[in-house]
Amino acid sequence: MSEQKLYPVKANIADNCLLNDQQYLDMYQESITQPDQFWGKHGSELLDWIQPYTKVKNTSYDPGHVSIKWFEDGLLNVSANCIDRHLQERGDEVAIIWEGDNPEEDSKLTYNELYQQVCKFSNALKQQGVKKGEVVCLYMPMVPEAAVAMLACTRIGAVHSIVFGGFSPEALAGRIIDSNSKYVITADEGVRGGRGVPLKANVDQALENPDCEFVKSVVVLKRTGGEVNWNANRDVWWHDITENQAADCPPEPMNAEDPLFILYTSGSTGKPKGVLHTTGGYLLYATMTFRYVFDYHPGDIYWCTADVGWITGHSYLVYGPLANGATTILFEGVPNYPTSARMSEVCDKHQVTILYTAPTAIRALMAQGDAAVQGTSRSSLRIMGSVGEPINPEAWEWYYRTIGDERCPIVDTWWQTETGGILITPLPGATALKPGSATRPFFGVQPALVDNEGNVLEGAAEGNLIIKDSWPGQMRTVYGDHERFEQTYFSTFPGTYTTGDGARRDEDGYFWITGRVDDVLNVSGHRMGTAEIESALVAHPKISEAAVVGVPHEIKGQGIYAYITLNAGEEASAELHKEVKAWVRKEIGPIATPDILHWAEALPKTRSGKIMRRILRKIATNETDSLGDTSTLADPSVVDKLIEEKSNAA
Ligand code: 6R9
Repeated sequence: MSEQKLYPVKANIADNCLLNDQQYLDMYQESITQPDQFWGKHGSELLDWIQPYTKVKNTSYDPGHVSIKWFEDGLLNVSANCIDRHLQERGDEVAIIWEGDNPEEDSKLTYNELYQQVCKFSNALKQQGVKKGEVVCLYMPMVPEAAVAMLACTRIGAVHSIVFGGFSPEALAGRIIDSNSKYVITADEGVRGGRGVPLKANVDQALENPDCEFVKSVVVLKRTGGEVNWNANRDVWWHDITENQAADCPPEPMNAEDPLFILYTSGSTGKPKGVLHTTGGYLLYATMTFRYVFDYHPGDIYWCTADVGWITGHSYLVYGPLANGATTILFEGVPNYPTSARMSEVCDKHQVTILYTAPTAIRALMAQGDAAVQGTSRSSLRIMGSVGEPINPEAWEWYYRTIGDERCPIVDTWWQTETGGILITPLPGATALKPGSATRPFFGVQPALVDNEGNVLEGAAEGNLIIKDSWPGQMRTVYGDHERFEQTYFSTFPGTYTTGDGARRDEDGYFWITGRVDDVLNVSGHRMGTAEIESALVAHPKISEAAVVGVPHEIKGQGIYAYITLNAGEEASAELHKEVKAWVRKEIGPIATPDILHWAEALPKTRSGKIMRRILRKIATNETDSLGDTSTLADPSVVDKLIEEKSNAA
């Protein structure tokens, strides 16, 4: 099997990797057999505690009593761990390199400067009335102030809820309401790929929703100087409230289980869920995975291309790197603007040693061939990572050869918003690589495969990926809905954490993630529930019913294929086609725009009225000779009609 081709353990890495294979195996063994000892030791070595913990793990996956606590009597502060403790030794070293959308704009922030900015902004937030435990919504562009705002929240014990700047006003309003965020932090405009993003205008529009009336203040950062509307009762400029503040602010002692942040993510049903992460376990897990997965050494220049609006931006752009005292690059733009060589150019310009990006970006660059590396050397790179979706072996090989010049090990890191940090991944210097495999579990992680009945599959097998026991970075609950938490993650295969992903394990015990087994799409690494897109579609006044399925897409991984039935009397037209696409952009955001609309007279339903997605998936991918049993449909003739209509789908 070609996928069994093994890549060298080390590639070009000198002999100074943090771990070798045997050390990984020994540590893994200890982490599973003696979790209290293992995490107790690493927790005190890797983090600074205001009050040390005496208890380590206290977790239960028992149905009806799911409860996850780590280090529950310890006190610490995240911003102090990410900033203060580095000041004495490396206060003048660079914490954040900012690279603008425009290649001519960049800046650097040392740890000392970061400390001052965070303290000042913490004091400003306090003055605005933000209290410990309150939720602050961030709707920010990719500028250093996004990290400053996150860290300031953690400093005063506020809980941040970041909403990706690409989400629409409607989506933003929904998250503000669900999380009860009385404060919103934003900017006048963002800039991406040469285009402006009207962040403040979107906030204004979101807050027109009468259910957002409780919002007390909107802090606005001046990024572009573009024109904005101003509500003097509510809006304040970032610079106005910050400039006269003291550059000191004592870090609030937080319990390890105090909420740290909420981040909304899509599931297979209902509205996006507010994933809640807490302080101690999350920070330790982000810190430790960052250190070992990227083989971090002082002096490394680390670049993660994710946006702070996603979990990768939380754990591996901000918290993991800064807790390790690393230099992290925050990039405002996109990997292929102004040219497809941009990513490689940024690597050369800042002498990046560790690069962490997504398969969708790799595939988009791969489509440009050598233009993606034209005129660059990338010789500073030593480790490259991938995250967000399965990386196909072709893209892996291209990344390895063309970007990394066959020198750099690739860490294909599998994890989720819910897991807080990386769960399955190679470790540089320790794990032999197979293109397309996320390989082996990180410390403390016990993955297993089960069939649909929940029977555990041993050896080489394929099935549903579950995790048998808790790790410190695990989410603690769905904000405001613990029952939904239990229902979603602990009821399908009771006593275990259900990931929603399928996986295969090969003869060497390596894991190959095959993708979601539920109705969740992964479009360019962005997670979206089919139900979410469908409910946006049916909210359109002319649409009667909608069903959404994923179809393979060369660059995006998956594309969105939407079946739509119109209300009686409505006609499909080119105009309506445009209107429906624009509607979804408005309801959710550009990332949810369907790629293909299929005007359907009717959808295939069982006699009990359930839409048969299996059939819709097959029709969308032209696999009509393997439709399977259609006799259970209320009206089997619907299928032929759908196949006929397909020629007009666009
Ligand atoms: C970190 C992040 C989670 C879903 C996850 C899976 C897919 C992420 C992957 C991967 C294969 C990888 N996924 N990394 N699939 N290989 N290395 O992406 O979180 O946005 O919550 O998405 O993404 O399907 O379940 P999130």
